[in-house]
Amino acid sequence: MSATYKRTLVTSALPYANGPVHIGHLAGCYLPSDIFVRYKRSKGEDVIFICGSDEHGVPITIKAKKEGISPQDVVDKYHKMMGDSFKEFGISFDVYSRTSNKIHHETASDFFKTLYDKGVFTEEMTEQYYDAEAKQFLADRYITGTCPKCANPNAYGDQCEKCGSTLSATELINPKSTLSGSKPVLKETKNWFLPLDKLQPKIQAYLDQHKDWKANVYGQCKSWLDSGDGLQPRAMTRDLDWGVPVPVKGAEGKVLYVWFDAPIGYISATKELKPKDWELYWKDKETRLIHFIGKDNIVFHCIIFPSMLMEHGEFILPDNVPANEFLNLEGDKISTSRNWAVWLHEYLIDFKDKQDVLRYTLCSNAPETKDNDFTWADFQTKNNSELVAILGNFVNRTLVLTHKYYNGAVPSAETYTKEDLLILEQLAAFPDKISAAIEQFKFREALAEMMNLARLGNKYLAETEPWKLIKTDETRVKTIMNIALQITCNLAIVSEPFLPFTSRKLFTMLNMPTLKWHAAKQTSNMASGHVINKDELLFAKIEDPEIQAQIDKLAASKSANTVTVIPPAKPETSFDDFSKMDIRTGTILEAERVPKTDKLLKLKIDTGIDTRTVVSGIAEWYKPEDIIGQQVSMLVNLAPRKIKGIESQGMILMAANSKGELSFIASTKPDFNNGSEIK
Ligand code: B3M
Ligand code: ZN
Repeated sequence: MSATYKRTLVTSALPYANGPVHIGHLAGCYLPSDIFVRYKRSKGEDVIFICGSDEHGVPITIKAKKEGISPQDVVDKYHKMMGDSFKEFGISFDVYSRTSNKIHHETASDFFKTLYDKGVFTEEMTEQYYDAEAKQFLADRYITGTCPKCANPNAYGDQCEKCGSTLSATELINPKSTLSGSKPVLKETKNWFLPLDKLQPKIQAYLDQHKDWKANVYGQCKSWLDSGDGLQPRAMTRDLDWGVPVPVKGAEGKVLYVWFDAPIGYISATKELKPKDWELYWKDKETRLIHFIGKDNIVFHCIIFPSMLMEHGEFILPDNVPANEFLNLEGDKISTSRNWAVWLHEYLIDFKDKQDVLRYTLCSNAPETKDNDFTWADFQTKNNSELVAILGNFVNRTLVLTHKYYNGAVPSAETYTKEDLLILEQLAAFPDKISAAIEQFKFREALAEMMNLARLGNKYLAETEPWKLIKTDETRVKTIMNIALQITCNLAIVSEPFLPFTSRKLFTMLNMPTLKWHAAKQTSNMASGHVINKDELLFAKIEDPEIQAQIDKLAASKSANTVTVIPPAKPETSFDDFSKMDIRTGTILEAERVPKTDKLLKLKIDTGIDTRTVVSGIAEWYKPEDIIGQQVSMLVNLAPRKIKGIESQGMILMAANSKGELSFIASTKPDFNNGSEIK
């Protein structure tokens, strides 16, 4: 940070409009950016705060498919919901835009066109999976198959969620399109690539100027640059029908890669906010650009977007990207699909008007340098032992006594003792200490300093005991209470970035206008004779049953999602007993439902030895038409028995999970011949 900046442009990652906002989002980037911006505003600096919904990309189309509505319906629903949540929690964006806006489509399209005309992109033909039935190319997330690393049958084309491996779609065994269920085929397609390999030296030089970035951010960038072959070209266009159309000939039916258009969303949102002088914020060297994001977005903001900006040529580059790590919840990764989250809109139903309690807990425990854990027990402690017992207690005592002794009129300070002078000196030093931490993006430390001011106030009252002294030395009590009121006022100022709702209440109770940051270096903001308003409680204790209810709620989503009860091991058996079983691979030739039953299918199976009829209780899990050709494992020497009047000549072996779901067990090599022994 250099003193030559005239203005600051702060962005916070554009969240995908595919779900509501949870505490992980807030802790990751919205809360730190909001604290930073509120602080800058309080200092009177020129700062704007940009955000909006990211409405393109596969996450949106997947959600639409899941909910059975159109992508536009999805983004309309969640854009509104997310915007409301941010507002309710005091996240003070100057603009909350959205990437489906016309202005964004134009801006992103023009940006692409400029790079295209400058010859920045390389055109490449690649083979992509294509669903011939659905007549469309498949994004990685639309392909499932067996993970080559751990044999999980439900791995995605980009990742296996079971073993955590990053995959490419072509690595999947038995790939399947989630659109039609059919087997995708490889088909050639043309796309436009950003040649990051060629740009690597420029990016390297740029990053070399930013060794001051947070260690987790700089470290991740370095590992991208230093890894194996270094940076690789990346496609900036996709064969998808949801997004910003690629504005060049021969690109019909293609859209811009969501990570190309989304960061340009920061520019479009600035245009929306400042139609006349948006360029000042994006093109003037005296603007400082800062991106607040979560760690999964680092490469896009520190490498790809800066490359785009450099190649375009007219824009400034990010000066800092203070990314946070992840917040976990009660020891487990936050997950939307497993409903393992604390949703902001639900929080407010249970904890009405307690936005600042959550802001406080999340900031004091922010994942600034490593992943961190949110627990409800900690939330309760932070509220009861810190907000109530320290900040609330100090303010309450001060205001109650002021009303009691002086009918709410600020008493004048008469003579300061040595102790008083020390307190006043310490009081005046707080804003700079807090500033220093905020300027370094150390928000936990800054918040802790803010609370230290309340601690100082408590200590002062505890040591001077005005409630005792009032009987013997009224003059002395005046000075003490004057100082306590100055501390309270300065707390209202320096708490504002962190606890804006509390700060507003404080100013109201003090009957003061909102004072700016520099005023907190003064120790005489409350003039004697000024009459304060009635006091009200700042924070209320949170009782055990309220916390238990939250823990129970989480426990319910856990049991709904992860009932992994492993059956106990059976007693030992002999090899002889085992080898009496004749288990073979076979293939299902025909399948039909057994009439008047819900669970049974009648199968015809090629066992390699012969063709058999088997009745199997798998109808809940498999449709007859889906399993023709499926390879299975089968016990072929089980004595035949009649089921619903059909003779079943063997048994198909199935894996049963703890939810009672069944899955075929087949060879991972698809062409293993029928009749192979399983031993
Ligand atoms: N929407 C990813 C995310 O929500 C993405 C951020 C875009 S920032 C330009 O994590
Ligand atoms: Zn795997």
